[in-house]
Amino acid sequence: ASAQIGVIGLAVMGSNLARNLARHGYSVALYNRTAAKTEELVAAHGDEGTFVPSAELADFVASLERPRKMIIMVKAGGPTDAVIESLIPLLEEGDIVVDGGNAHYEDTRRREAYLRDKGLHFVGAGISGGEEGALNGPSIMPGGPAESYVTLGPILEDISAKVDGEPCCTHIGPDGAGHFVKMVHNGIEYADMQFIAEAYDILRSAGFSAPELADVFSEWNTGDLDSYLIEITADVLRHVDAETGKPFVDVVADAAAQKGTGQWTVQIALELGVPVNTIAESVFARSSSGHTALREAARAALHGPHREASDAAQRAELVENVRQALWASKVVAYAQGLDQIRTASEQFGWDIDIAGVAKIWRAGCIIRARLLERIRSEYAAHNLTTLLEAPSVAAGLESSQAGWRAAITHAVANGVPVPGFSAALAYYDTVRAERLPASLIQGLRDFFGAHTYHRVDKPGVFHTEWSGDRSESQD
Ligand code: NBP
Repeated sequence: ASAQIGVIGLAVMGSNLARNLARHGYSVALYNRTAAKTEELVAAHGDEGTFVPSAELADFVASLERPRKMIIMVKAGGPTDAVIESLIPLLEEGDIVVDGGNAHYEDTRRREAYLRDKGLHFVGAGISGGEEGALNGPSIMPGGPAESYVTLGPILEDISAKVDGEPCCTHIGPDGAGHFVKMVHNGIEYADMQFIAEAYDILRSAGFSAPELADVFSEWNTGDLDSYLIEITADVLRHVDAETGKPFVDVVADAAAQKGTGQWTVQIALELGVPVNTIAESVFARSSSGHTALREAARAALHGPHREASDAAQRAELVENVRQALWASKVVAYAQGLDQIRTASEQFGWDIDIAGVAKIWRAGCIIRARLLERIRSEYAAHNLTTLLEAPSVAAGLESSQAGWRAAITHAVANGVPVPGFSAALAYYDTVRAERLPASLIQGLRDFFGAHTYHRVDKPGVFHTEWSGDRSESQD
């Protein structure tokens, strides 16, 4: 036994994670189902550190120091189960198996219980940052038994991204907590990208060119909106297609793909009863974009409003309004995602520290943004039910709301779809409302289904005899 940690699955994520570990001085055991990939990795990057390659899983396991620590980085779902099954007979009590793939948190809960029964530790770790992050420092969200974090944690913290020397890795909570938080991270990422796309669409429709918008996003990236996604938006908008000389964004087919974590976030939010309408609209917007037949049929039959041309002053004002809409909507998406994490944490007894989550999202991951430091400090200072009530956030929303509303009004008047911005504003107006029309819904439900209602002025459950004399009875 000579390796301190191992990686199983050497596609793009696994290879880069293995290289990251090796560059930090760990001796890394390597295994991939197709041995050629293992050999390729060692041939190309063997000089970056100490690698212990094995063509057989048994040799890989034997090459690890005890308690063995190994990270599985294979395709999520069946392949992860297959790897776990082949590992079990080879492992010994106390060994730690980490799943770094994008697993569904329920699978992680099941696997954790299964391996715990066998005396093994199973750590479902969300890893964000794509290939670049895996190599140079991802944000890591490990769940699983706290005990395993004592030996595993320092290694993961070592290879994670850092903010002022602080690692973007913390023990999130038991069993599926890490993968749950990674899933919500991706849900917020969907919303973030949808908002960026809407901001682009409003401004492009108002006459801005792609390179002009690249400059707008670069400028935004120097202020409150400073984030990785805004930064790369400027890069993508500035890019010119070599073949046609057109802006790259004009030659890419306008159908957005998805791998499923956004959809999971929404499905689970529905089950938990947590409103995450910005994330839901983002998932639906991607689906709509891919409905070719629907779009063709509707395009042939339906017309929007006449688009008004705007002068330079109006365009400058629009840019500022859209910036405010983008910031405020982004805050709402974070509030919704964090609410989902808080609710799940209560339901599953995970005891997740939200300030800790915001802290490890500040670097390494795709949604890294200046805003996260504010979120971290607000959660650290206050016991918040929602991010929206945090003093600096509430003040920011207050000063953004006029621009936010104006941007949406402009979009609606000009027939530019803004499902994300509108959903965020609807949420803002819903949760801050003194009274909601839910009272009328309760009245209707009682009318047709005798579903009963509560009153504002006295306790109890009431029903009105709608088909009779309309007298009220108390249950
Ligand atoms: P892939 O998701 O493309 O998976 C390829 C790897 O899975 C290869 O090593 C392959 O081995 C292995 N594998 C498969 Br497929 N079936 C297997 C089986 N039955 N038994 C053993 N190994 C099997 O790789 P990736 O893009 O590097 O992603 C790895 C994980 O990280 C995924 O869960 C992904 O969701 C997650 N993730 C990816 C990103 C990203 O940016 N790509 C970001 C964050 C998380 P082979 O070489 O023998 O075919």
